Amino acid sequence: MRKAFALPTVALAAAAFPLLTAGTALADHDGSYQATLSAVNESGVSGTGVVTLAGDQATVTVNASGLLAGSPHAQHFHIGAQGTCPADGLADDADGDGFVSVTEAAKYYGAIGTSLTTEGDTGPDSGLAVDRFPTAEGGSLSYERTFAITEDVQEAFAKGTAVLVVHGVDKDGSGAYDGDVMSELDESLPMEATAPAACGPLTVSQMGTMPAGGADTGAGATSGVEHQAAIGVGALAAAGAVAAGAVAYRRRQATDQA
Ligand SMILES: [Cu+2]
Repeated sequence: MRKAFALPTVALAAAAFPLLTAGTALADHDGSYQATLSAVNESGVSGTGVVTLAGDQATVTVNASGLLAGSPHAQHFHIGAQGTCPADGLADDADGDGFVSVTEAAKYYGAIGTSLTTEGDTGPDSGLAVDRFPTAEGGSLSYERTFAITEDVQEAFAKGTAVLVVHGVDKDGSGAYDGDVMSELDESLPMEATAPAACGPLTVSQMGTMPAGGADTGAGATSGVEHQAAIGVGALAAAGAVAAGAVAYRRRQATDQA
């Protein structure tokens, strides 16, 4: 059976011994990630996010409370910066307009990588598609969706630079997005509609952690621990192996659109 591992094609080996070779079929970002949402802009918002990745497929849940009720809240994976969040308060309000804007927060969490819409496109271009973001009925938001994420976002998860951000904060307590300060992202929208309300770095959750060495020992290792791990993640790995061919095509498409 060891010889099977020496076959040049991982897919061939995976087909013959799906459980034993599961470790090699896992992409390096596969697993579960969690974010604890902390308030930005003194929003008082709190919540959690959970993301399960298998290849390019992401199952995303977001639960948050303390949001402006009855209004849509843009929510994204931000990528490409430090993988951190601005502190609550106005320490990062560089231009003194009373808000930590998306632009002022970008040095921490980066640009939009994925728009967590309720339907349709999930790319950065949908970042302000307010009619396709969840509405916080009663001030609470509950979101779940499974969709494909692009390669740059997959890499951000692997590097620990993916951040969950929920936007929209009723800074003046009027009960609506309004006020004199307009968004730096879209002059037709109040700053209240686009400023970050809550933010949390997405980190590998304990449930999804591979045993030490499990991800890169590759061909030789069939120790008890790794074997057990391979069985535990067998379903995810199988999905990844089946999807591998299609992923390459979708990645090319995504790159073309970027
Ligand atoms: Cu955002």
